[in-house]
Amino acid sequence: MSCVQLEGINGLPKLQITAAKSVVEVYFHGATLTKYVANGKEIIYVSENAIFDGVKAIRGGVPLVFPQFSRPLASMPQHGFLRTASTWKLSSTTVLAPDEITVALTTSANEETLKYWPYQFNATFIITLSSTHLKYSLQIQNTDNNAFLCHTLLHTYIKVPSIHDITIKGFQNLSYIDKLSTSSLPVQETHAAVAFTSEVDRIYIDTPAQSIPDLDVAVEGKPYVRVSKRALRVTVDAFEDLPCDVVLWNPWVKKAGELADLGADNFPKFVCIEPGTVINWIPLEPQQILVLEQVLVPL
Ligand code: TA6
Repeated sequence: MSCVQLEGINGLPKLQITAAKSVVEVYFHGATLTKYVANGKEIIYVSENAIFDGVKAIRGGVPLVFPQFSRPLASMPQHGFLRTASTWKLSSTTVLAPDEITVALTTSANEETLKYWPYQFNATFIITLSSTHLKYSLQIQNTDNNAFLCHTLLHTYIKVPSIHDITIKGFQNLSYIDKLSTSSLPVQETHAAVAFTSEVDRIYIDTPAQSIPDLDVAVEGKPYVRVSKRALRVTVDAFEDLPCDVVLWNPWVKKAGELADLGADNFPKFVCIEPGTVINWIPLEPQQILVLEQVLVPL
């Protein structure tokens, strides 16, 4: 069990975390988790054409999205500023059990973020690796004197042998917004297992009445990885579950070709399964914490 700092691509610093036969890597740039290998199985995808220049968001891994998803506020970059922040620092490493380790990175509001968004906050990205699974959670604390509204999302790129061969169970009967449609009305998912035959860009909506269950990804019908998620708002003496939506994205050949750091040939190699609080802006009062978590269990 260990957590060591190494030189990554182009000399960018990264942490390598190991527990039993599992390995995780996370770049300080954006606190972007770029590798999860469990018993020799690579679960996280990073584009062969990703740009590691310490400026651009890394194409792949688990980019952290906050305080906006997409670009509702044109004054701020798409998906906010955490995924490109150069201010992330290691804040703790804790061995929890013989095969379980937790590592935390933090950053907070600074000159750069205040250019886009006038609030004080602390952000912590906590990674817990064990021999059976990987859990990571983005925690945003409002350290301002005023309440703010925000989105959060974990933009996870799951590596798959081929997008043509995978199915995902768990979405049936849920409503989703199809970002590729001109209509913004929710559509109902009818498929027991979602398959991919063209570009997909959807937000599955989590509600107390219809909560999104664990999602099971299969390759040629065989279990591959289970993806679960949770969002919470924590106050001084209580917490409440928040709706946790799930974005499902694959750009397919044309859009992948338009992204220079991805490339047309690479679209079959991943599917993005992204838990987030994105359908509604979440209000956070001073001192409250929003916790957004995802668990990957290789099957
Ligand atoms: O999460 C899906 C999405 O919002 C898509 O609409 C797509 O544009 C993608 O994120 C990638 O965004 P990026 O800013 O990383 O190019």
